[in-house]
Amino acid sequence: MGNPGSRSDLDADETSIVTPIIETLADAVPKIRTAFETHRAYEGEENPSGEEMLAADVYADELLESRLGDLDCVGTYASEERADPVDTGEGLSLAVDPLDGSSNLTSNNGVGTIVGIYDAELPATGRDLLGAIYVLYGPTTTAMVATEAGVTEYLVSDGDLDVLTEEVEINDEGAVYGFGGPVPEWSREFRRYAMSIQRRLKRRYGGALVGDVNQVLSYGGVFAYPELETRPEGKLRLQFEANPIAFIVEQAGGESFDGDSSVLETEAERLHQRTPLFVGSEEPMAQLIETLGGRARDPHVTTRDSPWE
Ligand code: FDP
Ligand code: ZN
Repeated sequence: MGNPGSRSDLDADETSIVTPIIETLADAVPKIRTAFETHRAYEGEENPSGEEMLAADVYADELLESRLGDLDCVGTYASEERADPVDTGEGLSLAVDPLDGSSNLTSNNGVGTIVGIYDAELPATGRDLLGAIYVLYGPTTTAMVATEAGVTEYLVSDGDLDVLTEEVEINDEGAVYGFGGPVPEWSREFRRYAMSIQRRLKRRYGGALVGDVNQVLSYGGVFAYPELETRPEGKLRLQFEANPIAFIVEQAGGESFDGDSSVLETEAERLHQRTPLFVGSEEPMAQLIETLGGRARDPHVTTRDSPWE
């Protein structure tokens, strides 16, 4: 591998490193799908980010910890649902969001699973990722698998994987956008950007990061969960959500941004650290980066101001 601080010493190429992980995930899919019906109640407990956990969150986390943690290539299993990483031996570090967008179970909308495969101790930067995967539980189950070699989309059916798209590439112009958070809490610059984007692109926001990013990868466009007045650090988690998603989008030819630089450059200080996240096609991302360039010099407007300037 040769990365400074590398924890593994595997010789195989990056694509084959991901193979046992994606196969294990595919095998777990039928059980996780069943849990959407059998584990719908709230647990009455909060995860380390202060969000109420559904029984399905806990079920998916425990299943994936035991299955992925058993793999020889995995040395650490960390999850959005656990305060601390689990030491599973020598090998790669996995940062897992077992059930992304789980509040969508209530309204029967799409949810996902995200796995970041880091060749470093956690917390780590996105530059330490060897690969990233997301599984989207929609009308069908699909998996987007990214390595240094590129991005492949699979259909996941009965635990098997069939290639749907060999080389996933995001188009440059974009057709859809999805922006999270209340409009009055966005910065003035981000509102200006949103005004301009909505004249050209179609709004598509479903409330699960995996589903929303999958639309952006499918049609081209831009996804954003910006910093908010009440959440200056953003909502999404760097290790479990933003880094793996940014890696996938960048490997598909798109861009990522955290307000300053590529998300993959963001310094990792805490396991459950949050970050603003912007990902998408080249053209709308270039406009975003240009518009937000002055962000730091122009403080947030208050909620009393008009939401659109
Ligand atoms: P959720 O709270 O349902 O787990 O992981 C956080 C997340 O979902 C993302 O999947 C999603 O992009 C975002 O939060 C949605 O937030 P809003 O409800 O504020 O739109
Ligand atoms: Zn999530």
